[in-house]
Formats: sequence, C-alpha cells, structure tokens
Amino acid sequence: MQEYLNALKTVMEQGVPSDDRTGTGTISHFGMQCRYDLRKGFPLVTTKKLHLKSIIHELLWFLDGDTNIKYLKDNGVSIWDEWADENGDLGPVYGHQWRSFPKPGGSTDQITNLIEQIKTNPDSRRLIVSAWNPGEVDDMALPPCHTLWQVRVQNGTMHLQLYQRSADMFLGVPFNIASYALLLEMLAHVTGNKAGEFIHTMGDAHIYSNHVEQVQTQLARDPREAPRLIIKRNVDRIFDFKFEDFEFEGYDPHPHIKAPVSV
Ligand code: THF
Repeated sequence: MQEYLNALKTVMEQGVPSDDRTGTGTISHFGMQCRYDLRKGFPLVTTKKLHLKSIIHELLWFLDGDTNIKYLKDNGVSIWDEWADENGDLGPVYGHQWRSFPKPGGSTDQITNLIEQIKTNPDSRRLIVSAWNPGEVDDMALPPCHTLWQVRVQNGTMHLQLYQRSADMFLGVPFNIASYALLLEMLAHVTGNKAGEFIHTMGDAHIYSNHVEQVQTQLARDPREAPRLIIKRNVDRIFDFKFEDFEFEGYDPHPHIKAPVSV
C-alpha cells in the first residue's frame, strides 16, 4: 500500500489550502492516479485498521440496487447515516444508477449489461458504468464521488479504472480502494477472468484540516504485508455473492485511528 501512502504524502506536501462545501477546510491536490496490482495481494490499508464489514456490505448494497440505509443499519453499518432522510432514503444514488439508470420509457441495468458484454465481447473498450446522471444529481443526498468506472480485459486479465471526482484521502479513500478492488475480484470471478490492476484516478484529492494529525500518525507507521482475498465458494452471478463468501487472509493492521467525517 505504498502507493496510497505516497499519495497521502503528495497531498500533504503539494496540496493547497482550500475552502470546501462542508466548511471544514482541506489541503487539496487536483488530479492524481494510483495503481494497485491485485496479483500482488489485496490492497487493504495496513497502517490503520479498516472496518471490513462496512466495505463489503456497502458494495453488496450497491449491487442490489438499494438506496435506503435500512439494509446497512440492519447489518451494523453506519457510514451512510449522516446523509439519509427521515425514512432512510438517499435519493437516486449509486444503487439506482448502476441497476436502473433511467432512459425514456424505462431504465438500463448497467451491471447486467456489463457482465453480458464482458462475456460476449471481452475486447470491448466500452465496458463502462456511470453513476453520474446529470438529470438526477440534484435529487441525490450526495452527488456520486465515484462517478464512472471502466473495465478492460486483456488476455484473460481484467483491469478496472475508477474516476473519483472528490477523494477524502484519510477516511473515504481506504474504503474506496478496497471496495473497487473487491468489485474487480467479483467481476473477474463470475466472468472467468483473473483480476489484474485497480487504477484509481482522482479529481480533487484532499485531506481535511481535522485529519492532518491522523495522517501524520499514519505516515509514521510501517506498512505491513498485503492480505489475500479468499472467495470461499464458486459463485455464478454477481448478484448472488453474500457477505460470508469473503475472507481476508493475513490482514494484520496497525490499530484503528479515529477521525471525524465531514458532512
Ligand atoms: N463524505 C466524506 N466527507 N468523506 C467520505 O469518505 C465520504 N464517502 C461516502 C460519502 N460521503 C463522504 C461515505 N463513506 C466513513 C467511511 C466511509 C464513508 C463515510 C464515513 C467513516 O467514518 N469511516 C470511519 C469509521 C468506519 C466505520 O464505522 O465502519 C473510519 O475510521 O474509517 C466516500 O465514499
């Protein structure tokens, strides 16, 4: 995870102090890219302990097309609480756009189409899923940070690149890396490919002013060996994965570091 730590360092050293929507204030660096090779282990940050349960449940919830936090709450995940309305709804966020992106007279299930295309047309350069829907952005509790991702299959190895418009380097990004790396592993599993690289392209990469001390603590720690993801059974459909199917072998992180989330 040296790539991630280097990116944190770059933002600390080259970032410019910026005002932001939440009022907290950030140091911000615009335009960054990190590459994580999943063949060398699973990219989980080891310089602080990550709550893996939140990451897995959130991804299953996206894939299910769900946009209400009830499923997350029922499973002890609270990372979306701050943005939900009194009924737990978030508006047409990720799950809605991935599975039912509206079109005149109906909707498009981008995930089902993606898998179909990977299987029938693996050389395609159009393997794209977009969460950014300009016509619905104003109805969302939070416009998607992970705006668009593309899959590329080369000789049986699958790569995935994400364009993230806004990246909370300390709190969100370790989650985001793990989440999209897991998505890549799941897509590769159900289409008979090997997972290759996760390429993380970021627009506004920022460290909130109330995370600076935590970042320094983290940078002073030595990264440990990457864990391995084990998918415990053979799964045919991406929508059939369950929480219990995943195990991270050899995850031995430094202790958790607390930090406040800006809403
Ligand atoms: N807003 C902000 N300011 N940062 C984000 O990272 C972020 N997200 C999602 C939507 N809005 C965002 C929500 N994702 C945590 C982690 C991810 C989140 C929101 C919050 C968080 O507080 N993590 C703590 C506790 C972990 C837990 O309870 O499971 C942590 O220490 O990691 C970007 O996707």
